[in-house]
Amino acid sequence: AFVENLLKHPQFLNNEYHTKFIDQTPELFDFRPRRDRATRILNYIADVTINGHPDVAGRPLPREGLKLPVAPEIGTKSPEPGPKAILDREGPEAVARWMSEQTRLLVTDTTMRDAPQSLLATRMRSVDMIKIAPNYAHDLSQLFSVECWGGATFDVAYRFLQECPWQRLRDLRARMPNMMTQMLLRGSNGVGYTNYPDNVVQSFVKQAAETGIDLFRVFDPLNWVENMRVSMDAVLDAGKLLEGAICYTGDIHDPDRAKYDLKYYVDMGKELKAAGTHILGLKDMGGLVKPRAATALVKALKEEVGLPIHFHTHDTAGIALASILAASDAGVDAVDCAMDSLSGNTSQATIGTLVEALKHTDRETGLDIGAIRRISNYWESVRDHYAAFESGMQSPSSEVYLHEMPGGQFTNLKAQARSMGLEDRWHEVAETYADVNRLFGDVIKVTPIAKTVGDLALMLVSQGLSTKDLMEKDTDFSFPDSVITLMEGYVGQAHGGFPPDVVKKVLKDEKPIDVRPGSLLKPADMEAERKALSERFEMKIDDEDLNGYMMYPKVFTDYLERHAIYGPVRALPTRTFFYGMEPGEEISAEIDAGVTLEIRCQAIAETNAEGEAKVFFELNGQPRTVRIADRS
Ligand code: BTN
Ligand code: 3PY
Ligand code: ZN
Repeated sequence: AFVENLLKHPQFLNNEYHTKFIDQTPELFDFRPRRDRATRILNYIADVTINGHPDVAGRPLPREGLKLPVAPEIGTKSPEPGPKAILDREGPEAVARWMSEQTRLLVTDTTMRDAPQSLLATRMRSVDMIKIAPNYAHDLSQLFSVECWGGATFDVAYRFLQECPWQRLRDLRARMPNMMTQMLLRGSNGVGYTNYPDNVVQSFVKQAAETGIDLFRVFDPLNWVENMRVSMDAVLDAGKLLEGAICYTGDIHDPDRAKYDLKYYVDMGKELKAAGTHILGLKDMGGLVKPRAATALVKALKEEVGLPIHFHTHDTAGIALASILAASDAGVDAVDCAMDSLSGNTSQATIGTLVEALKHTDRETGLDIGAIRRISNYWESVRDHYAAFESGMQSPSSEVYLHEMPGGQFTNLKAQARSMGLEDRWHEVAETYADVNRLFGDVIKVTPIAKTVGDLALMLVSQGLSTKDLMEKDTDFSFPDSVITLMEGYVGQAHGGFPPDVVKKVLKDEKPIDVRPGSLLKPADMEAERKALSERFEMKIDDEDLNGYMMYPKVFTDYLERHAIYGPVRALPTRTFFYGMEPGEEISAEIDAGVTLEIRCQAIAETNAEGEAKVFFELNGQPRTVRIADRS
């Protein structure tokens, strides 16, 4: 079988295993049938137990004696039909009308997407979400929607969590059939970092709608509506709810930032309305909207655009609830919050506090504060398991007005800085990030441009250069690829263009494009890709897999290769996934509906002279021994 072939292969025995090895070694796939899933999972547990998980190496450990998170009892009230029922029966326009008729403030919960992306480097695993989903369906059915997919979660699922993002969505959908699910879509960048051919974006949206997304929040990093049409039209074609979003940056009341004034946002709102959006998203990924700006924006957008408005902000500076309350007073229709224990700082505002603040007002949310407390307690216990991914941010910080980093990038950029040995120079990174923004002519910091700004900032700090040095020195600076792509126009056209001297410095004599990048890309032959993949892996490649592959070819095939070795490790409890097991410990893992493995770790034998460790398990009561090369 595959694993045996792999384990016996001389390269593997020499610890030279890396994913490319499988690519170059087709004889490994000469087997049938596959080794059973339980064996593969035991191998994984043994490997992590002996060798550790690279993602948590050198990071803080979770508290001693942590218990498995247990979902609270479900309340006795039966769930009320809400906007999901309206969407399914009457379509998206009816939901938009319904929104405008509500006096209460509608609330979206972001605890399964933006909150962990912003606080825990997106590392939250599906099991931790799936277990609590029924509690949402029963006890928080008054939520407007549950943001649970998209953004960075898609590739992180394959890349770092060794699980299928589509399966996560299917599992959540099944457990919350009465809730509107919501995703963040990066327009022509799909859930990736680069423009894709139009047919790839269309196919992705169609699949996301089929697998279970109801509401698509769509944005473009340059607020260029032209580059949002393909994805927006695809959402309309799927009959789902479309939220075209305006990304907010700067400060509408700052005369020095006049590039992004109130008129700029209102004009974009009108363009999005003309493009067919049902809801207008006001996306403040940096948490830069101040209360006074919230009032002005909501008033102007409601009056001049006339669509329901959904306000998304981050609490990085500690001001999110003040802005939300100002928006609420100005008549905003819906807002985003996160469960208390995953709220605050770079995440969303605190849901329980909003609910309490609006009690006995005409904008009372209708959400059950008791249910919120119970569900938040569950998330608190989940969060404890992800100590390795905490950013170390101890308090809100007004520094965000300097760097304007999006909450979803913060923990990720910090991790990138750490890996380059720059963590102690974080505030310098923040200053340089602001300088790079000015260098680029004041851009909107959101994926993928936020990453581009971060790439250059890290490079400058590590080389001891300033943006001034960069422009003035004659040296041939080698720019990060992302900067070249941006200046070439392959992300899209920037409002006001990029500064010509910077474009010249980066591109030399090359000329940037001035059309929509997708218009230059040939449609992908997806059926040919499916066939090639299916032959290479000797397995059926379904539509979900194919769409994952089109977004992230290498990330997806690496995932498949590891899946062949490790099996459905998504079923393991989070502690086991990152830290393995201790002698005497017992866990269960539901690998399929109704198929549960009871795994007990009996003992670990000392590594022998050949460098081989042995882990003794009991699997559903039967003894099993796994030998594993000790690389620790
Ligand atoms: C197993 O679970 O051991 C075998 C099933 C293989 C599942 C493949 S892996 C990639 C793709 N995504 C899924 O959710 N299922 C398939
Ligand atoms: C993403 O694109 O992932 C974001 O969260 C942008 O705010
Ligand atoms: Zn966000």
